[in-house]
Amino acid sequence: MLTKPYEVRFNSHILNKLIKMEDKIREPKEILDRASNITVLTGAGISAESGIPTFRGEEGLWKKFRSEELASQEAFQRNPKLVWEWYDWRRGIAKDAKPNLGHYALVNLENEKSNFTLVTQNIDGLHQLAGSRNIIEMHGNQWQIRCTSCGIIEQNHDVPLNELPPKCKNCGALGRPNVVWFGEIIPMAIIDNILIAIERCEVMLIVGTSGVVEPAASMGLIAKHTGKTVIEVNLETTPNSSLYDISILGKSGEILPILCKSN
Ligand code: BJW
Ligand code: ZN
Repeated sequence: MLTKPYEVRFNSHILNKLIKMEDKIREPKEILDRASNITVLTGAGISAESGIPTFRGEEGLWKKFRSEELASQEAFQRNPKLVWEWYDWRRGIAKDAKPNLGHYALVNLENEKSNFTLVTQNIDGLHQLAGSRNIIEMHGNQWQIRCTSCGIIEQNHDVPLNELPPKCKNCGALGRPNVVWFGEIIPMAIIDNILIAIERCEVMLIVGTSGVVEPAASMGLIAKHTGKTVIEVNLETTPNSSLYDISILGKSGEILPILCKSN
């Protein structure tokens, strides 16, 4: 049957889902609308809908390794080539990936607010690509290679890398991803800036992180203990969900566009 051009046909199933979602999001949306100072913490879940694998769960496996077995100084010392192969693989996926509606919703939110800080654990660079500006990368950036000897940081977008493991252009020593591995300390200046952003915000939004890796996992609790409203968006509940004010279950690419939509 032909549809007249002025008829808009809704799939009733999708429409019902949208209405239910709007209902569920009404209260946290009002809280976000009223606030002018917002801090957001994102994890791998926000990039999942861009095709970037998360760390934990089934899809977090690379070959037969878990992230905990690869993201450490010990793993790198034991087998730098293996660790670099993992990053080379991830860089290959990220190079073709595009930001999704969740990333763009946070750009929209930043544009609306007078104070906005986006703290991300992700190293994929998708928030920058979407257009977010005030970003703190707490676990580093996979497009930078840091020399293990002279410490020089090189921007490098080669996919695949020409040499595995890569060597420093300055001194020839072994390069490593400029990221923070397990057992390594996040630079104090970065922690300070995150704490300042939490101190200054009225609402903290925590998106797509399992909340098991410290110190990121404690940031929402610090916010909560200092009287901020904490809202979580995740596909599933996390160890901290019950301690936050509101926990919204769903995909960030579906929830955030409604939650962060300007009125
Ligand atoms: C969706 C979705 C969709 C999916 N929509 N949602 C205190 C107690 C116990 C241990 C420690 C502690 N303090 C420190 C430690 C040790 C360690 C740690 O935390 N270990 C725990 C695992 C037990 N921490 C450290 O070592 C940190 N350093 C430190 O604390 O220094 C001081 C110190 C040193 C030594 C001893 C003691 C103190 C450094 C941690 C660095 C973590 N680095 C990594 C790798 C970075 C580089 C890289 O990417 O390769 O960071 S590990 C990995 O985990 C990566 C991530 O950023 C991080 C967090 O993962 P994330 O983002 O939460 O991802 P997932 O996969 O876990 O979760 C995805 C979530 O998304 C899930 O919840 C899904 O449901 C959801 N989701 N699709 C919405 N569409
Ligand atoms: Zn060097």
